[in-house]
Amino acid sequence: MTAQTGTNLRVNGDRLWDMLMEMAKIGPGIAGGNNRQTLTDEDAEGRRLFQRWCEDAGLTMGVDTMGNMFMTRAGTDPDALPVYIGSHLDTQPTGGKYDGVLGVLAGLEAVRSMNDLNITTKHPIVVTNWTNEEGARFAPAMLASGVFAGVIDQDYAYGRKDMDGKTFGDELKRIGWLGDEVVGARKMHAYFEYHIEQGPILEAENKQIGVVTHCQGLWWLEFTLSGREAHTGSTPMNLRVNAGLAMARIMEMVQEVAMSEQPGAVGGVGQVKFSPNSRNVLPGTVVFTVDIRTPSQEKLDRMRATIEAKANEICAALGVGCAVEAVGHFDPVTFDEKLVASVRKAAEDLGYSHMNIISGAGHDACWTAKVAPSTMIMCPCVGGLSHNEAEEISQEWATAGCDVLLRAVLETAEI
Ligand code: HGY
Ligand code: MN
Ligand code: MN
Ligand code: MN
Repeated sequence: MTAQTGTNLRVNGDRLWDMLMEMAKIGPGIAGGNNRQTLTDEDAEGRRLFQRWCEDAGLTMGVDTMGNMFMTRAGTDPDALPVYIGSHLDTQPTGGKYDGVLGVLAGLEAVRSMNDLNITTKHPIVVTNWTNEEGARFAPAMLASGVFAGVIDQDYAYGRKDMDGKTFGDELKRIGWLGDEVVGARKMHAYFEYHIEQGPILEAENKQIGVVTHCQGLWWLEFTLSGREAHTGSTPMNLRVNAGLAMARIMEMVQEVAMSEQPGAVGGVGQVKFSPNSRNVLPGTVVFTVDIRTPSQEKLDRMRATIEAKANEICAALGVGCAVEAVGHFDPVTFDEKLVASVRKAAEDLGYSHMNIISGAGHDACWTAKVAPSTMIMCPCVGGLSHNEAEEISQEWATAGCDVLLRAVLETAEI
């Protein structure tokens, strides 16, 4: 670190917390969290607030054809590739105030602190808001960063539909955030993502900082089961073609497969759609997505194969049709060693307790890691709870991770 920095190199935690609380007012949930789903009017309002704050801090905006927002602070060497700091402003329907939002606003806070400390960097700094990280409204998760990284086709992404049949492409145009930059044209010197852990480890181990070395891999398997619509009252049990029963047995089987792959494997179902979804009609169609994850490549692929084979057996035994489509996938990710070391060094220089951790949740960094050196920083969250309106962190935790972010980014952006 040069004279420009030293021990006063910390962020303004109060300003970061105020931004978080201000952003949380947009798309409020019904229980203290947020419902600011991607490409809704609430998402558009949050984007405008972020844009205003960034422009007030002297950043210039670029938006690409997936609606990804790139807010640039110039470096002293215009030819140097930028250091990116990113995450997402969209939330789950019953999301918390910090998932994703912390990483975007902490990136802005790091830049505002550079301004306050009159720090210049060789590499430009770009604070990024990725579109549709959650995958709640349009599957898969991390959709726009996946297109940016060249692993998801943009036309496929534009055609993705929400539960009401609206497409990603139409909704992006409707809210006025279809940008003109060619997605993926930007090149990165490095990418940092700061995120709440969304799990119980850091709090249980009483650590302030998670030095994220890896992220577990994921499959989202969308099953479409075909039964026969029939009266729930007058149809004898032996004459039923019961897609709902098949789904229940598949869910139980997924639990058993995940438990058979311990330690370190998870599996479950978060979304089910019965058609016609009427109390006294046996479902003709049942659509649901199985979410399986593990840091082990071998286990990940074995779990997928086992679940698909057993699901076909369950459906055959009930005479139910079974189709499955992988609607989300990434292999286990190893983050960039040099950047991971810069995060650990920053935590040590600041005297913050820290530990290595593997991310349980998926993040945009999983895709940027395909195209640039990438890593993550984590802070604890209360009870490890996330994707729940009661998601909570402390201002101290939020600030400590942002201090680490500032120092690791400056180390990489070359003061
Ligand atoms: O699904 C995930 O891991 C992330 O929250 N989108
Ligand atoms: Mn997130
Ligand atoms: Mn999330
Ligand atoms: Mn794979």
